[in-house]
Amino acid sequence: MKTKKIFANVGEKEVTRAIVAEFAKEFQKYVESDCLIVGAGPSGLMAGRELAKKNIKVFIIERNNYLGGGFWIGGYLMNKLTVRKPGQLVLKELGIPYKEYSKGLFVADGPHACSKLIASACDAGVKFANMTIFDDLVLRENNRVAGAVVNWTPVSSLPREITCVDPVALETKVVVDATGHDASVVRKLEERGLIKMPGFGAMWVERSEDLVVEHTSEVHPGLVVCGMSVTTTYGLPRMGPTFGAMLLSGKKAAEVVLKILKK
Ligand code: 48F
Repeated sequence: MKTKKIFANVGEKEVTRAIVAEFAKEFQKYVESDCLIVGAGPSGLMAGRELAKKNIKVFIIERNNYLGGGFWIGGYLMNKLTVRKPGQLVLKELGIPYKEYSKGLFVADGPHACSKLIASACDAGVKFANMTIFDDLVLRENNRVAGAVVNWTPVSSLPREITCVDPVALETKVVVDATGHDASVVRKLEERGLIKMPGFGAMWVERSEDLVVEHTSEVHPGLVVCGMSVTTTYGLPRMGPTFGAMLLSGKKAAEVVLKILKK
């Protein structure tokens, strides 16, 4: 069948080479970073964006194929998300359309908000390894956090006979736990008896948002917590489908990381 040629004369092997070569180049570069963020939800994306804007070498690992965590859907499978004042200022900064629903409460479309935040992190220079699950920490002298052990997410769903796939490790100066309610990174310290986590408390939005931002901090040498992992780590109330604290906690986490890097 004769067809008019629209596309360049490039075959399969070249396509495969392009993917392998570019992946390897990027992964090699980010095996060592200034900051490794675990979790690409709103708080992790926001922290990554702020750091990359300051020319910090940031790598985000995310166990899912998609980035964005709980930011795509506001709550109860409905595509509207809310922020309370002053969270709308961050929406404005990111170019996300929103409207004031009632005094101090703003509503935006989840897909629009999430895609803008992801694009903004990418534009700032953040690099990602999706389908990559955090498995463990790398600890150095005095149990200072110095990296993360990671694996392909699908390894855990392989049949038992072939699951013996060893993970690899990434070195970094600071790790950020942005894994949401699970606080998967801090949990590894707890498993080793280095920290005690109370778990998150009952929902109380008027208190939780302020507390999350206030407690966004270096919880252990070389490990910063942000977003909902802060509530699990410090036993703070959860907040449900409102996201201002996630965005502001991400911003604060970036400030904390910058201070650690300057030391
Ligand atoms: O859950 P998530 O959106 O965390 P967040 O940034 O925001 C919380 C809100 O979405 C919402 C809320 C408050 O508004 O209650 O829940 O704190 O995103 C966490 C991301 O981390 C990934 C997970 O797939 C999600 O995309 N994640 C969790 N554990 C791991 C992980 C892990 N072990 N390895 C890699 N990624």
